[in-house]
This record gives sequence, C-alpha cells and structure tokens, in this order.
Amino acid sequence: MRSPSVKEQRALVDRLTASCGGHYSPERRRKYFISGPQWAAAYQGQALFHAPTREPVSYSEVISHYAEIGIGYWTTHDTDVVPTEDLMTERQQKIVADIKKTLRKHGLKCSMVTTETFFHPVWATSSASESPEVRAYAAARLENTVAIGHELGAQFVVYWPGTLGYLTQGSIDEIQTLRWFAESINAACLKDIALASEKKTSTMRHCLEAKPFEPQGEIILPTSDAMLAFIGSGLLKHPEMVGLNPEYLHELMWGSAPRAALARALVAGKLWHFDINDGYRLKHDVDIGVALVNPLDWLNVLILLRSHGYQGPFNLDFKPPRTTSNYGVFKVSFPTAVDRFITLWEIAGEALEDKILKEATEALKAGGATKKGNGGAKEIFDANKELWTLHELVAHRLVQILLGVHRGRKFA
Ligand code: GLT
Ligand code: MN
Ligand code: MN
Repeated sequence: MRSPSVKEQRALVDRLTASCGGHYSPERRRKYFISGPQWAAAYQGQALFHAPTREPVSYSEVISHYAEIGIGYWTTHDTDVVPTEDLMTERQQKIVADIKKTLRKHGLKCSMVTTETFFHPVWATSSASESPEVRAYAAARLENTVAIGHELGAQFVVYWPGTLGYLTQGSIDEIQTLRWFAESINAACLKDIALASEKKTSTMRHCLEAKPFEPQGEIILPTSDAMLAFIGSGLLKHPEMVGLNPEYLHELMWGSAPRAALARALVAGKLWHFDINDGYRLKHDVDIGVALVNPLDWLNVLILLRSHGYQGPFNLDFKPPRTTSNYGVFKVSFPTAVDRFITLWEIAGEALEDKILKEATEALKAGGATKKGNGGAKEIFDANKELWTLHELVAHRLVQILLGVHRGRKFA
C-alpha cells in the first residue's frame, strides 16, 4: 500500500469510519442523558512518562463539537475553564457568562460541575489537609463551584477527592481527615441551600466519586461502598443531599464487579450520576472508551440500569488515546463512544424483552416442584437440579444477544 499523506490519512479515517456501518443521528443521540466532559475532550495525551500528543482545545471548540455530534450536555471542572488565579474574581464571572452564551448558542446544557482538588500543588496534602488555610480554601473552592453550577443551571456537582490518602502509612490521621473532608462537603451543601432559596431554584445533587488508588498509594475513601458508609456516618449535615457518581473503571480497578457496585448504590437510593468508560481489572485508570474492553459486562450493566429505572446522566469520562489526533477526538472518539453506548442500551432493551431469557428467569424464580416429602435439602436440590442448568443458558443467550446471533445467524 502507498503511504498516505496527512490529508489522505484524514480521508482514510473518514472513509473507514463511515464503512463501519452508519451511526445514530445527532437528534437521536441528544435524546439520551449523555454528557461530555470538558477535560475528556481537551485531554492532550500527557501522563507521567508521556508528553502531550494533541494541541489544546478551548471550551468553545469542545461545546461546538459536542453540539455537532449530538452530545446534549457538557460537564467541567472549575479549573478546566477558569485559571486557578482567576477563580472567585471578576475574571471568573466573565468566563462563566461567556460559557453560558456559548452553551445557549449551541443548544447544550451544563449538567454537572466539579472542583479540581488534586492537580494544583496546593492540594499536595489533600483538600482535607492538616493546614487550616488549605481547608478553608478547599471549602471556598467547593462553594464557588456550587455557585458556578447555579449560574450555569447544573443539577449535579461531583467530588473526586483525588489526594485524600497517603503514600506512606501513618503519615496522616485518617479519622481527622474524614471529619475535615466532611466539613468541606457540608460547606458546599449549605452554600447550595442558601443559593437555591435566594434564587428560588432547587438544590443540586452532590455526588461523591471514588477511585481506589492514584494519585496516592492508599486512598481513604477508595470505593463507592466506602463512600456510602461515609454518607451514612453522621459526619455530614445533609446526607440526603449527597449521593454517588460511580465510575465504571474505578470499580474494576479494585477488582469488583461494577454491576454489583451499581446495584448496591441503587439499593441505597444513591446512584445519581455515572461516569462511563472501560479498562482492565486491578490495573490503572486507563479511561478507555465505553465498551471497548468489556462489552458483555457493559450490556449487563445497562440491563440492570434499564430494569431498575436509572434516570441520571451517563458522563463520557474516558480519555481519547494518545494515538488519536485532535481531528480524531471529535470524528472518532466521541461519536463512536456515544454510538456504542446507545447500541448497547438498545440491545439491553432487546435482552429484557427476549422470550428465552424471560421464560428462563421466570422458571428459575418459580423453582422446581417438590413432591410431598419432608422439604429437606436433598428433596429441594433434586427438585431443582435440572432447572438450574438455565443459569448457564442465560449467560449463553446474553452473549448471543450481544453478538446479534438472536437476529438469525446461519450456522452452516
Ligand atoms: C479525574 C478523575 C475522573 C473524575 C474527574 C472529576 S477528575 O480525571 O480521574 O475520574 O471523574 O473530578
Ligand atoms: Mn470519573
Ligand atoms: Mn477513571
């Protein structure tokens, strides 16, 4: 094959993307509560051992590209759009006013805002630091994010506590740290209540996001389950305002089953926001696009969420790989991620309607008919033992549905 020029490379990417067999229309994509983070689209490909591979992208570019693609909601950290030194100044107000205009112009809504409490050196001892100045500054930053959220009409605010942990055992007092962390969340909730009553609007949903490690070796609130315990610990003034933003990969990173973690959050009534992506068990936060690694698990996750009426946002918290160009971020990364999600959502709907799965689950729930014996263990087991083979058949059927085999594959 002849080596293509850069211009030909773009044409090749376009042609092969189109050859993948079509895509959902922007109108259709907008029907889902799918949000695109500013930081995901603007990620330049840098990491500890990696220099950036992409040019910076401004919020207006991100918002206009999301509009073209059909991503209806936009999410951001405070410092994704306002430089740290401009926060809580008039300069911030100007930027926020411009963002509002840009969102309106492109027909997007801001659904979530979040505070960056991990990147700047001020957070080296975390936002729940021993230093009272750092803690007061952290609380002010959270309150400021809530104010930005109200200004932009966001319903959700997320807190990923980043450096809330340690590299060396014993260097911090965990109990004190948890109390201090709660103080900032309390300040944010009180600010929210005050703003909502002043503006006669509703309060926001404050969502905690866990990650088991990175950037610290040990994290104090490493999992969604730990965060559920924290919400119920008595340290929060308004636990009813605080819920979860689990991230798919963060649950895999500690070796759990994300679907089970989501189920526990649903049972607690705290699954409010969901970061969607993919990656590998017990490894790093690689933030790969949704369903590129574990499509079957993703199908199962969406079956759970569909059947239990999850109504919250699906936030595309993935990182386009370093090998993808600036052009590719908006031509390939985001549209294909959205389309894989919608396809799996639709397939989850098909699975819920599948006659074989329905009959199998109903039969399992009915249980095997016992004869009129004494109801002992052996009798119960004997009455069910052929029925329970259906577990494996259910798994087989789900794979068939994922692969589209149920639509009719010729086995010749
Ligand atoms: C950071 C983290 C993400 C969080 C973002 C929100 S920041 O990129 O790895 O999972 O959702 O603070
Ligand atoms: Mn996330
Ligand atoms: Mn992640």
